[in-house]
Amino acid sequence: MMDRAEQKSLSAEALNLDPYWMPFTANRYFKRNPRIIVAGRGAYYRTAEGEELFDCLSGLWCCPLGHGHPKIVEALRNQAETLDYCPSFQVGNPLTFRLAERVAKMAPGGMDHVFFANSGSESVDTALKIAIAYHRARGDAARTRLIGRERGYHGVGLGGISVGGMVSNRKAFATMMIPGVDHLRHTWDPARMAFSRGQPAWGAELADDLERLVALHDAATIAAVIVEPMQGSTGVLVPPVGYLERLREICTKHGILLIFDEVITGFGRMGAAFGAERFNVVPDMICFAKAVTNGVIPMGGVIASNQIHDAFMTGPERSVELFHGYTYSGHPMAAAVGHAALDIMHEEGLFERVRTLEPVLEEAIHALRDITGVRDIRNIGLAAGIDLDPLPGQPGLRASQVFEKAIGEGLLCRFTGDTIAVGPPFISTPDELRHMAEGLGKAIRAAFR
Ligand code: PXG
Repeated sequence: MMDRAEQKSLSAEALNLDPYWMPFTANRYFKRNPRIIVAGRGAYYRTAEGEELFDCLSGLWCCPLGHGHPKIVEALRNQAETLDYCPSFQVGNPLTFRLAERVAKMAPGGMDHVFFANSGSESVDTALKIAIAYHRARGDAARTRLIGRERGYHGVGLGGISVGGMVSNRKAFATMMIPGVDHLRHTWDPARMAFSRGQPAWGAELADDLERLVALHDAATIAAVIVEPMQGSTGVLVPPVGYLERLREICTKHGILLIFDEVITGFGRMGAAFGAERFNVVPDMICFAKAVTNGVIPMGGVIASNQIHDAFMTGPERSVELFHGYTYSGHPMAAAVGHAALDIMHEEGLFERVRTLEPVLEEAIHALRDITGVRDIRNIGLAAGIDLDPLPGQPGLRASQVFEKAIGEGLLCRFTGDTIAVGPPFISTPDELRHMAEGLGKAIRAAFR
């Protein structure tokens, strides 16, 4: 751990903040009001000023095991000494093969193949490319259309923003988006589902929107539908009971592939290995990233059904089946951390722990419903969203005020638009979750005072 003098040397005053163009950040405001994190341990960050902040979103949903886990540190050190990099084109390392096997075993039956990438965005673009190439490989080259969903987030690649449904991420890049994309309506209906606990009881019929798009475009032109089982980035929109099942049925009926983007829901967030398991619906591909390495080394990937994989394994044996991959696909350092993270999830029983913590979070977060300015609260697994009344004409400002007040309460939370999202580490205690919810309550009251 660093001493105070060292810590001070990392504070904002000691830094030139200008050269770093920060992602998804109001750069000018940040640089006048900087917040610098200098250390992380367990479920807490420490700022340059020495404050301890509870990590309400597990980093950006990616650090469910907390920070500085000794097993991960050890795995990193050992792997750096043994094999710090090796290509994955034409050669491979044992750890990556074993990780693919392990990840596939955690997925639903019949999904035995893993293609590695390095982020959620790359995973999504990979899955979309596989979907289109799959149909082509089977002689069904007219199936090129992709269907996403309003309010969906599938990263920032050109495929991902095309199928994504977050308007701000799309509007500046209109001409860069891939053609032939349409969107299902989103599943949030405040009149019928405000303050639902877990899955809203109403809303399975919203999946019939896919039939509308099939009627409009003809199923024979549609390659795949991509959805997040639980829409995370937009503020934790929980799938209505029966909705994902219905989507699966319609896709199967029309020969359309169903892709679950499980970048947030994968590896425990829903209290199961994947949302597919929690919601009992088997997709054709699963995108993952984030928690697979506890966010310590970037890694992502796509789990594909055997049917998809096998459709590529034709033609001359010495020919490349899929012209796709990244320099860092299956990186040995990421694979080593992936094994350590999965070991920890298993040894510490963390999926079960999420299931025990889920009702604690639900109780604590729904206790905020009567606070002035709270419009809706939703939760599932170890995730929750709180919608706030926006300030007239200034969307997003209210939630950003709550974010700042929450820091005063020792909480680093996350906001998107006027929604506060939390996805605490799996290692949190029940008391920490209650304390987090109370602190958010205070921050909301202070912002609406
Ligand atoms: N798909 C989903 C479902 C995601 O949530 C991505 C793809 C893209 O992953 P990369 O690794 O390329 O960023 C994501 C990312 C938030 C937040 O505050 C969510 C994400 C990223 C940053 C912030 O909810 N999700």
